[in-house]
Amino acid sequence: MITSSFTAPEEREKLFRAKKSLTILLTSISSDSHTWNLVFLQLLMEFYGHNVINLGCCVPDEEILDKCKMRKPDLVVVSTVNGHGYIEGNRLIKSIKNDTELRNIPIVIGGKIGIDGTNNNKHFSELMRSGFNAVFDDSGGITEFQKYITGLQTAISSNKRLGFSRG
Ligand code: B12
Repeated sequence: MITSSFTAPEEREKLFRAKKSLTILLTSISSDSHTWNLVFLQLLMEFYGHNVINLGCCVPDEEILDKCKMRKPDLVVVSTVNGHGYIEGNRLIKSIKNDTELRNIPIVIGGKIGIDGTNNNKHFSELMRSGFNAVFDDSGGITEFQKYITGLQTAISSNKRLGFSRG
């Protein structure tokens, strides 16, 4: 389960020192009707000063692609907890990577990726192979996600492109 470690002062300090706020497109997958995960993530990322576009739950793949083209986010965050994430996440990332306009946008997925609790990590390598820059299972806490965003923010500030995997 996620702990309350998101208040880690050193991570927050680093973010405040970083130069650029990110525009982050937050979405769920098409079948997933859970919403509090999205509310939590939106509040967390806004707390760190980012602009969050929350598409909500049950978003069709085509709409995610369209909104990415329209809003040109620095990062796409896919949150899913209903257990279908490893299937629909795979489908979504393949569509994004097949689109020349979108394939360089960093995109991460997290939550309850499958239905096997802590064994959901068996799905991570396939999701990474398909093109996600990082996979965050909710059993791992939120700190790695915060570090990823800090790293991306620093890289964008210095015009570099990053491809993180979960440590
Ligand atoms: C409320 C709830 C519902 C409500 C949702 C209402 C709503 N508007 O949101 C309703 C009744 C609709 C519902 C339906 C279903 N649910 Co439900 N639901 C829950 C419940 C009880 C709480 C979820 C919640 O709101 N948590 C609060 C939020 C803040 O926390 P969270 O969702 O866990 O998200 C955290 C982390 O996952 C993480 N996180 C999430 N995404 C991301 C992304 C990134 C990048 C990162 C870093 C972290 C991260 O951060 C969040 C904060 O800590 C959970 C059980 C539970 N106690 O967790 C089951 C649960 C999520 N549901 C479950 C299931 C199976 C279903 C149904 C399939 C049931 C059914 N047979 O119909 C349907 C699916 C509907 C659908 N189409 O998606 C399962 C999922 C099983 C799995 N994945 O292993 C759970 C875990 C219950 C269980 N133990 O079996 N559900």
